[in-house]
Amino acid sequence: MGYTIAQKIIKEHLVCGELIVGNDIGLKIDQTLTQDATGTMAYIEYEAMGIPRVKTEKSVAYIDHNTLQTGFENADDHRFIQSVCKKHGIYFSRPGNGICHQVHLERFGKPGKTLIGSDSHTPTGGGIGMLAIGAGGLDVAVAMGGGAYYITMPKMVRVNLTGKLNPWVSAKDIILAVLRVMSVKGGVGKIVEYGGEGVKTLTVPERATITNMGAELGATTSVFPSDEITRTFLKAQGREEDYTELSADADAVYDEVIEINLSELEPLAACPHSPDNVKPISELAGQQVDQVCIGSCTNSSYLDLMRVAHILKGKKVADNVSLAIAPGSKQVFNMLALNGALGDMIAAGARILESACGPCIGMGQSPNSKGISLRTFNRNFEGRSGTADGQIYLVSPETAAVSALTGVFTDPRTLGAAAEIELPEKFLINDNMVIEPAAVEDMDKVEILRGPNIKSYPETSPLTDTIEASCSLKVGDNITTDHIMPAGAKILPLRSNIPKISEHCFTVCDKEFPARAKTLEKSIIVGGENYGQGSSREHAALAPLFLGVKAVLVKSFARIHKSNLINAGILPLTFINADDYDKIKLGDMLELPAVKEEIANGNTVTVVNQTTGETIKADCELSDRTRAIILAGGLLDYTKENS
Ligand code: MIC
Ligand code: SF4
Repeated sequence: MGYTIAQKIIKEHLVCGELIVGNDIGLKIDQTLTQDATGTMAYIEYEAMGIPRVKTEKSVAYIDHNTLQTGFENADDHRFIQSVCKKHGIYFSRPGNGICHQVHLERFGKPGKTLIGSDSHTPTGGGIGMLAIGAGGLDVAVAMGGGAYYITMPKMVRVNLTGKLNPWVSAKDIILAVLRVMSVKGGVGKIVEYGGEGVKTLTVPERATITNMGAELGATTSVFPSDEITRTFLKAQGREEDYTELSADADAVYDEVIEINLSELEPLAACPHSPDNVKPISELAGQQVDQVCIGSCTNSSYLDLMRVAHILKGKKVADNVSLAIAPGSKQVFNMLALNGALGDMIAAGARILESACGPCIGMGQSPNSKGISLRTFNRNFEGRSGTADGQIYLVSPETAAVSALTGVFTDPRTLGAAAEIELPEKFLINDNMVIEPAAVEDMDKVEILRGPNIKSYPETSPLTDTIEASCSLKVGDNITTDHIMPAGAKILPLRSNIPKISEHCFTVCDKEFPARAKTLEKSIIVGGENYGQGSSREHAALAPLFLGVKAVLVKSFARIHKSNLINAGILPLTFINADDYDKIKLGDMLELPAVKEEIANGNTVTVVNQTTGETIKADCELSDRTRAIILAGGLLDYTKENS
């Protein structure tokens, strides 16, 4: 039996476990990336492990999220990260150099390598044939220290691409079509691999748009083959030597196959408030638009923005639309500036933003009240834009640019012939905003610069024999990490200050939650399906930890969030009988009378609702390793105990 692309990379990097679906497997990690919003905490954790120099082939720290400096906090965090990088052997990509996933694809990603990143869109690297996985900051810290990264061996899904995209239909429409089929939880426990004749029609940046937004499927990661198109991209980036060929064996076996005929696709949009709420643009055509934002790690490549510039050239943005454009990297920005495309955008009336996440994470450009905003981004969760009643639609750069000109949802196919825009033979290469680490002999001279906003990791303790705690919050299905730990310009600067950021925990759902949880001292959260979908932010576990949350009892979990809870020593419990969800109400006193013994010996935990007198059973699906982590009180304590 042959292997899939992902299985080949896993086999090459396996340090423990077997390639059997559901097995806990440990992977050797070649590269890591962090961004600043999760990075400060990841480096505090790395420091706590006491390993002087990173042990990976390449670790890069990017500053791209918290770039709005409205107080000392973000700038202090940037300086902290820069100094840690210098000392411990990490490359530092300065603010302004671009969005981590875009820059990593351009300058560092290598086919066949493993990459983990403290950001859920790390699978962007799958566009260049890497096994690239989003993880919690602590997992990334452990990998930097040379430790393995553990996942549950996923199922394999093949998306078979046939045909060729019609003019004005783009890579974004492909991934929206996949989301329409699989939904935001359809990828949980799976790796999505792309194959078929259609793959040869897609450039690396287009493939990366697709693997990037594979995160919205809940998938462990997504991956494309590495072929002549990959080689051409790497050559244009001046690093052809990084190329290796990689494809699935002809007799590789997949658990699921999805067919997408590219020739049949049309421009699509994900409507509020979920990336899988997909409709054809033709159905929305004519509705008024207030704002258009072009950029983010999904759609800010040279190719995307050249297409946008071409549409805008010689035209004017509609009076009712505010158009913002953020090029994904300094490389893209600089090339647009030199070839005149930037001038076309400015002339048309675009507001040009720095190369960073910006509006995607609510760092500016929040739309007007009830504003309709068309964005080329990957997430449209309620409130994420910074405007609680903002209506965010996720679209391709082509649809976004055309609609910015007309002022209404417009199918770009109405524009007539599309321009053929190709990748350049040579990208502009200038890595002067990537600072190299100090030489080993000089590392002791580097001083770590710690601003007053930087507080330590919250206190943890080993699992107790019993837990008695009341239900401090009851929520429904598809709770995102943006609900649990909102982002945005006001809250993001507190990422390195867990006590302060906890005051915002779950306030989108219930303003009283932080104060209530603190008063209770110990509590349990109850939720529905796909709890914790979205980002990799471990703050969605660390803030509850700080507020005394001992367990989260839900119908099902999203992958990264579940492992962040385990890493923080919070019990991830699922209802064995989903109807038991109705047997717990806010304020009920819950008792887990034999939790430690039950966890030590198996996966079933007894939960007694003292308020109603009912007893239910919950599942705590753990491997031997994660069981030991939970018993120790979290990954940091476990790592210290075992090193
Ligand atoms: C996001 O897109 O939600 C983020 C902001 O990039 C997060 C990381 C974070 O919360 O810092 C992610 O995707 O993991
Ligand atoms: Fe940044 Fe948005 Fe990409 Fe997250 S999804 S890394 S916030 S651009």
